[in-house]
Amino acid sequence: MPIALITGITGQAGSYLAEFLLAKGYQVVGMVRRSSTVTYERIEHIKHDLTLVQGDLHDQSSLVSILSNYQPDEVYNLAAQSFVATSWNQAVLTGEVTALGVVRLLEAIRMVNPKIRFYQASSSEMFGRAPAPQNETTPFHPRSPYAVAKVYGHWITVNYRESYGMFTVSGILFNHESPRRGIEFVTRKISDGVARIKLGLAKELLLGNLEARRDWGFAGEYVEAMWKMLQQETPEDFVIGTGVAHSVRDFCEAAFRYVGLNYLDYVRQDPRFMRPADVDLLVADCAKARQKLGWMPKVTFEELVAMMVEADLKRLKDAS
Ligand code: NDP
Ligand code: GDR
Repeated sequence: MPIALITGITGQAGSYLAEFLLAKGYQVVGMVRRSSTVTYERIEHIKHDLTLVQGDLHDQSSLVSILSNYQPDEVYNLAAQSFVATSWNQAVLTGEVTALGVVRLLEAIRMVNPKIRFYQASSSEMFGRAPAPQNETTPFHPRSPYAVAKVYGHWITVNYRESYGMFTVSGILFNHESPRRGIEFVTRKISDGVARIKLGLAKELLLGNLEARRDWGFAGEYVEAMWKMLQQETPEDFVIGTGVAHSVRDFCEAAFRYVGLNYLDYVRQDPRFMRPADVDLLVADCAKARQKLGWMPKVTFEELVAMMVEADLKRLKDAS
């Protein structure tokens, strides 16, 4: 039975990846950090099939002992301070976890077993201002402390491949969303806001930049691409997205329309949600992933919006 270690297993993508790998017959070891409250909401339904172990990307020795004790064949590094807006308020912490956390894990792998295959969760945010569509050869122009930290994570992953011949890959994923998305990210904030307004629990939805355009796909499908990257004969980096961009305004329009409302009646702009520097347009050119991995997303933008609004309506109705 192959063994996979997932850091960030309690996060959105980690929970889908864990489900996917369990279905493939893996023993899934999930690294969780100690906190005063339990954060297993997204993995509650599969918790008994997982091996959960305490560790933290800040703590090198915890990484070494997890790798030594469980001897994984594959490591998926999904843990990060992943919220772009927070990265301006906690720039040093973001660098510690999202950048240096990667090299701590790579060093631990090099020491314990350099044959382990390693996946790094890189991000389209690294492209920042680079002209769209973006692919594996597009130069980076990061626009936030988060994006800068991810650029370090990307290049150190490439560097360990080139320096030590290790099987390390960087998956440059564009925004992926789902009903399990954290509540502060814009798609989930909108789906939750729409559901609250529809159910009479809120009167308005406060947002920042409505013109930013993103390539939004369904997280449940993107985890397969992560796994496929580690099954290749040679380690290479891949861009993963849908190839279609929509604005935050489009997302609002579609989500409110889904429940028969007009977003213009409810959405207000609030300067508190504007960023010191934003990214205008990200859209993936994922021709390489299509050709080499045979990976293609199926869930459309409209289906994603509907899935997220439905889930929030149900959750709020069940809670009342
Ligand atoms: P989430 O924010 O949902 O999950 C982040 C995970 O990292 C959580 O499990 C969190 O644990 C864990 N974590 C945070 N800090 C530490 C630490 N110091 N040590 C160990 N674990 C830690 O992110 P997503 O699932 O959305 O994204 C997964 C990865 O992919 C991230 O690296 C993100 O930056 C990257 N990415 C995401 C994209 C997206 O659109 N979702 C696109 C491209 C890249 P806890 O539950 O305890 O907070
Ligand atoms: P992003 O996601 O920064 O792309 O990073 P987010 O959903 O936070 O923002 C997307 C765009 O929406 C604009 N926006 C708002 N964003 C938030 N969160 N809240 C608001 O009220 C709001 N109003 C407008 C933002 O300015 C931005 O332009 C996500 C994360 O998952 C990263 O970890 C990942 O690497 C990238 O996607 C790809």
